[in-house]
Amino acid sequence: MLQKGLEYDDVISEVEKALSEDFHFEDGKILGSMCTQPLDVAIDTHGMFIESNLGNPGLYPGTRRLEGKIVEMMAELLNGKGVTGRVLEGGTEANLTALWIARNLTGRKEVILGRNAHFSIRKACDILKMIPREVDVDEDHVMDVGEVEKHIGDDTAAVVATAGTTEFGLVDPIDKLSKLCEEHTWFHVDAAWGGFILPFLDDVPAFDFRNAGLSSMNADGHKMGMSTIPSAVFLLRKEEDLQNIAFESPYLTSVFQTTVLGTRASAGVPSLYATMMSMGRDGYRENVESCMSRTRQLARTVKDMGLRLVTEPVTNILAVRLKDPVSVKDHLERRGWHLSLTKHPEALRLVVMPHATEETLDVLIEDMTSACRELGEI
Ligand code: 0PR
Repeated sequence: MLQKGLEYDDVISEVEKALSEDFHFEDGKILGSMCTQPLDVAIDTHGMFIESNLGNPGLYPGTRRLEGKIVEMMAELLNGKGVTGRVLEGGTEANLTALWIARNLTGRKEVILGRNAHFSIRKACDILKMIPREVDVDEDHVMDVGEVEKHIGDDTAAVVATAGTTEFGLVDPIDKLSKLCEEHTWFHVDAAWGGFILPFLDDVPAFDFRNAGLSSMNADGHKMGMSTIPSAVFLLRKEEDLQNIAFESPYLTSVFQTTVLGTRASAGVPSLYATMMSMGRDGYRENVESCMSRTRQLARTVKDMGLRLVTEPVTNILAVRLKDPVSVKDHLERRGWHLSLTKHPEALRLVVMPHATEETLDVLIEDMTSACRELGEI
């Protein structure tokens, strides 16, 4: 029941109680999330733009200018000279936007996706009344190109691949898929996870706009972009393709709106801009190298324990093969760890974010060793 108004301090202490019930990245024990503590500069700038709403961009030309700068920087990072885009609320909205454009542009309904795609693709298909055609993954746990070739046809509106899969952090064979799609169908690459990782890793095959058949891509600032929620960059090759999702908005400062959301929290824009400016190429590279080095160290330790991996890590996600991952996860949860499972029945998934320090991982290994001994895994 809405009661009589309280004093400021009473309201704050009430809300602080809720905050203390939540789990926080600084405790280090969250190893199942793809988000992390944002940079201070992200938090500070986020707070400055609480009023900002790019749903009505004419009132927020400063925010809009920063959005343009982010798109420019991201386009360059993903080798997409001249590509355009928007800063949206997350990977889910970006994926929905890509498929919305693809459906309206092609007039077709089928979406080819891998079994390894994030569930937001299926969610988008449901919302857009598109038909998901799920193809299997190969022995490397990435989309099977042969299967895509079999399914692709005159009814295909879009093919969706992932650069940094949610479960194992792997990269689909984007170059081969791009060739299949070129001049045939929309090709969207979901780099929500990999977008701020892969550009800073050596020896990764071209996963971005270097592929001529690639139509659109997204990268989340609120994952390895180190910024606040919500911030996700959506890029597409041609600005005019947005006309396929344009709605007249006469009473706003823009004539047409081309986003799913109307009023939208836009403080993530200055915060992502500030984060990108502050991190720079060198900062992101160091961040990725440090997460990867801890991931590889964890992989070695896990193997030394006598366990196996589902696959070697490409990004900072480790999937440990266990007979009974549910019991191990439950055991570790009782010790305060937050881990996650996957569709693979034998995988325990660890996301090695910047808040998962070496010291934290040492404690995890101790707890995991005793859990695995007790449960007969080793
Ligand atoms: N695409 C990929 C490849 C993703 O991994 C995710 C999110 C999305 C799209 C959707 O992005 P948004 O959640 O930004 O809309 N993957 C994780 C998930 O939903 C994100 C996550 C974040 C999980 C925080 C846990 C958590 O505590 O599973």
